[in-house]
Amino acid sequence: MSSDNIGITISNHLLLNQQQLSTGATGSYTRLLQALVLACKIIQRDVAKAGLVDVLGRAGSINVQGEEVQKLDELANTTVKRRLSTSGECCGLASEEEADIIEIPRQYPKGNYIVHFDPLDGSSNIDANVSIGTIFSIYRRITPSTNDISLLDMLQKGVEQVGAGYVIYGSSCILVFSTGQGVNGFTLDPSIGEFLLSHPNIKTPEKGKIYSINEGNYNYWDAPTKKYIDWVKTGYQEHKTHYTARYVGSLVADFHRNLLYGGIFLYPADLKDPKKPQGKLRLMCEANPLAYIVEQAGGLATTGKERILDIEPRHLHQRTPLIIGSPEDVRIYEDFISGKR
Ligand code: AHM
Ligand code: MG
Repeated sequence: MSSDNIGITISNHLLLNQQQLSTGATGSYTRLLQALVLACKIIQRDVAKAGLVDVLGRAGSINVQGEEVQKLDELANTTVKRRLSTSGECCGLASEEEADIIEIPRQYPKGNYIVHFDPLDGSSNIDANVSIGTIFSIYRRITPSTNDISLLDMLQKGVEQVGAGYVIYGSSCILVFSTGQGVNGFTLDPSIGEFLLSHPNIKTPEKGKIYSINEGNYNYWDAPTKKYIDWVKTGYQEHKTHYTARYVGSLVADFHRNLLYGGIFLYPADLKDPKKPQGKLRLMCEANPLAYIVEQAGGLATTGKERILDIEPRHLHQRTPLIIGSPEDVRIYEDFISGKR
């Protein structure tokens, strides 16, 4: 997508892409993305007036991850579910907020797409007006459409994604996504209610100065991760980089900043919670979509030992270590893990 197209609407961008990519395109994929875009606009509206209407605070229930559900989480979850279910393009959904596969209600037509989503990432930040977001990951079904949707369809490797993206509800509302031909960012113009192309063809810097990690977990990390972070902070003689720490605590915000500026985000495995030995982040609705985007932008995403997109998923809410960002930074971390450094 050339920079000449700056300012075009997301609908136009999708139509142009559809024409360029696939002769005989049916428009299904475009309709699916349009349903996601609408869901995110609705969530943005709800987030923007959160302090004025009664949607802040906890909803009083515990989600499948054992965390408290916030009211906005519920609203966002319902919104994405409803828009995708009625789009006519999906056959199965999975949300961070729900334990099982979400089937499409019988009254709606079904399509061939599967979407995993985190409806409101960074939800512990909601009440403090800190940036939060929605993350989504798209696959095509692999079993015959006459069958019920199964875990075979839902649990495909990240490398099989046919699209992924996120929206940040921040100082402005930005949607970043990739359909496998690079990464583009669109900013919502609230006066006309449209996402307009603002960041065409995003490429992440080869190397950055930012490191993003929750250092409160230091004592729970493995020895190579401790050694790496010590090196980042005290190894100037060797790396000649004045690293700077930045950590919002909303994955979408930390990821987006590092994507644009360069750097590394780490949520490694830790021993803090024996129930989460693989760290906190979820493979299907957080790590895979961001790994897809970062690779499309020239970056890397790994567990330290394995490429994120190659992980064989075993269950919907599987967690994984996630080390993601500028390729040179991620490779150096891998060298610490393998003992080369
Ligand atoms: P959430 O999806 O329930 O909001 O949890 C995921 C969030 C990420 O956005 C963020 O990177 C991480 O949790 C922060 O965790 P911690 O507070 O342990 O640093
Ligand atoms: Mg999340």
